[in-house]
Amino acid sequence: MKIIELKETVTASNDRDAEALRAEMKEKGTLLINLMASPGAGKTTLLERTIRDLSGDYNIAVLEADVDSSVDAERIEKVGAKAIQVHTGGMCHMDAGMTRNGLEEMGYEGVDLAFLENVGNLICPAEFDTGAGKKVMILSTPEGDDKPLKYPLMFTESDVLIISKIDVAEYFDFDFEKCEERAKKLNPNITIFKLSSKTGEGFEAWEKWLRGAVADWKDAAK
Ligand SMILES: Nc1nc2c(ncn2[C@@H]2O[C@H](COP(=O)(O)OP(=O)(O)OP(=O)(O)O)[C@@H](O)[C@H]2O)c(=O)[nH]1
Ligand SMILES: [Mg+2]
Repeated sequence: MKIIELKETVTASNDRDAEALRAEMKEKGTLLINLMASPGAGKTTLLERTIRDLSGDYNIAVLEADVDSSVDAERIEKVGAKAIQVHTGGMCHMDAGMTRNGLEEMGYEGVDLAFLENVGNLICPAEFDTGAGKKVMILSTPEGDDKPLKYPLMFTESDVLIISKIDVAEYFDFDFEKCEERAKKLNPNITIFKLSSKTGEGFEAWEKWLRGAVADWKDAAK
């Protein structure tokens, strides 16, 4: 497996780089999803199950961004997807230039669905457009239902909110209604899924959404 070290790219405009990358990926028919969440919210576990379920139908690849280590990319390779580990040189997020470098190092020819597992935190990843076609965030029930109040930008920016670890929600007094209400107040268009990567409950709806998003992305390229 490849491990690459990337530094923040210094360019005139991250937004312009992101738009250019998005346009190129559309042309190639690769939907890139920027997956964001706190450390330990369950990003890699969600990807493992999603890859196991969908890799018969789609060519899937994962860009694993971390400050250090390659454990996540190793986990992804074990379930049979292409992966590259990107080290961010201490940075708490990926920008569009780093994402492009990671994708090009990995190679994404023929890939239908690519995930960027962003660095774990709810603050800086929300501020940077990586060039992804869709932004998906995970909030796990142990983190609490008040997170939309504390980290509003992440909820405002995301197309999808996945409330994960529903299998343990009762131990954390997680109020789904309150959480959804808070998220919708910030972002009325946000699509919400509730699931458990442990039991698989709720995965059907998430994977149906993913299939639709890939189809729409490829249609838009025609
Ligand atoms: N009960 C339960 N545990 C889960 C679920 N999803 C993940 N976990 C556990 O949560 C822990 C962290 O999961 P990861 O998938 O490594 O989390 P991550 O967001 O990728 O973490 P970082 O990459 O370190 O930011 C692991 O012990 C998982 O087994 C879930 O749906 N239910
Ligand atoms: Mg991870």
